[in-house]
Amino acid sequence: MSSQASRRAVTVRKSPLRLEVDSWYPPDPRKFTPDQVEVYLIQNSLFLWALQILQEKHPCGELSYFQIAGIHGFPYQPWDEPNCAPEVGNQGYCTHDSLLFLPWHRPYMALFEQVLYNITVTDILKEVPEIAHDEWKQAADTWRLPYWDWAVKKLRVWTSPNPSLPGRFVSAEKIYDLPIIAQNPTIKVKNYANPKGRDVVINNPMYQFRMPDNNPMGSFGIKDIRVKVGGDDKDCQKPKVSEWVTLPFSQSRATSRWAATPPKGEAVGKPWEDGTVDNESVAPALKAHEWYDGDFEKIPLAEMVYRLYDPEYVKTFAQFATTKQPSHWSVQPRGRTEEAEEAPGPFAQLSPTAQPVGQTDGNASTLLNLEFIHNNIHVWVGGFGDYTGHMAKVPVAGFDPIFFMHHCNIDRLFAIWQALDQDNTTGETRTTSWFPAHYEERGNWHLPPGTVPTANTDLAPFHKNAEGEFWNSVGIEKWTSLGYSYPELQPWRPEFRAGGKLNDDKYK
Ligand code: TYR
Repeated sequence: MSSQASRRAVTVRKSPLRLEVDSWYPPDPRKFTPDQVEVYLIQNSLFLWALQILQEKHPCGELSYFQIAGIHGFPYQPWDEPNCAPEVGNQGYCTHDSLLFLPWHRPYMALFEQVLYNITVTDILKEVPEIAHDEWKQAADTWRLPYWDWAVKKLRVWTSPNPSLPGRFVSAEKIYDLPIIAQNPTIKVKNYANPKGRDVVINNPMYQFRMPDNNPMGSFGIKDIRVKVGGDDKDCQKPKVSEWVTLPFSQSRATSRWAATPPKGEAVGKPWEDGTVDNESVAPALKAHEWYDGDFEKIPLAEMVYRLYDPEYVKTFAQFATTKQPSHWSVQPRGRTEEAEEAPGPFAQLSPTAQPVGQTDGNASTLLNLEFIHNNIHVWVGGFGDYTGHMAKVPVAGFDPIFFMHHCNIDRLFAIWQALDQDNTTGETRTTSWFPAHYEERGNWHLPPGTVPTANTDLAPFHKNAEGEFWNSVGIEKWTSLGYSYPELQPWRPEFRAGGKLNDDKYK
């Protein structure tokens, strides 16, 4: 087989909607017609089964969960690029602190969605009995990767744990929260081999990813990450002593959220190895919104997202999209600057001497951007302070399955920007609002020295055809060409027509 034939093309399917993931779990099922509930239950079950099958695939398989999650950071190996020079492949592919941040993650999410869809066809649908087959096939064909809108408060209803009062209502509240699908270690799904029979309970593949055969991730190239802690306590409440701590991700056999960082010099211990998921800590972190830089202390999540679309605060695509702002073009790569990894690699540049963001300028208008909000969500889900988890660290973030629903939401916010920002008369995205014509971004470790990202820069390793051509930002600009859209972006809905903003042909 020629090397090119092995390349995986992300191809085009029809474009149904990606939905908010909690819509699969209505807090009050009476608000849905029985038909809707049934479709959602089937799609939800298909998704969870497919994800479980994907996660069980051997880490060496190119289309395993391990390798797809590993495109983002560790293990720093080429993916679907058989002829890739080791020096090119020997780093994570993700593009952060760059104008390519939003475009790059778009084909990434589409790849994940497509791989899950393929599993529903090859592994699941053929087991569905004849009598239910059409219904399940229809659900599979219209299923799309759901997003987690972390900026919308969700209704949560608590019922009495008292067994003599089963289901008795205790209280209800609207809170920022993890999606229901990611909360518990086990989850109920429909049995595809016997859809009219009882539901079954499976290990929840959205709660955490567990390595096939329970191998430590280090056996397949996941390294430890060293971080410097202590020195930059912004309120100066702690003495300014900083020290390097090793986060032993190589020893994890499953992903963690808010796991206690193993104390220095002590054995790693079973809770870390087995993966500790403390979901109870995520909602308070989302609520507390301790933005890690800038003047944002008092601004809640929903307001931050709202401001992204307010021209008062954000004017250009570059400003909207990335932490790499024009005033920082000549500055070191940014992000959590205390982070470094043990093995030499791109993150080693983020040395303690790199300029922390807030010190170059802590000005809210240059720090308000989608990538900044996204960074904070990563840290609030993974953990910070004396706690950590996969989501909090770039090289391992892709292994926590919530990563894909988080990034699906990032893609949605990107698409909403694009839709709002069209030229009314032509329906085209305004050039000033897309990649600037004269862009001089510098200091991007993922591009060869001296090159700047443009709309034509390859979004490696995502191929658009079997010849091995890469997607670029021009190719992914129109998200519907990747086979999906979002609920807010349906130009056929009357409220959108009335606004006169969207051009029907372009966003059908
Ligand atoms: N390292 C980023 C920060 O501290 C957060 C982050 C984590 C961003 C994982 C992306 C990611 O994939 O700001």
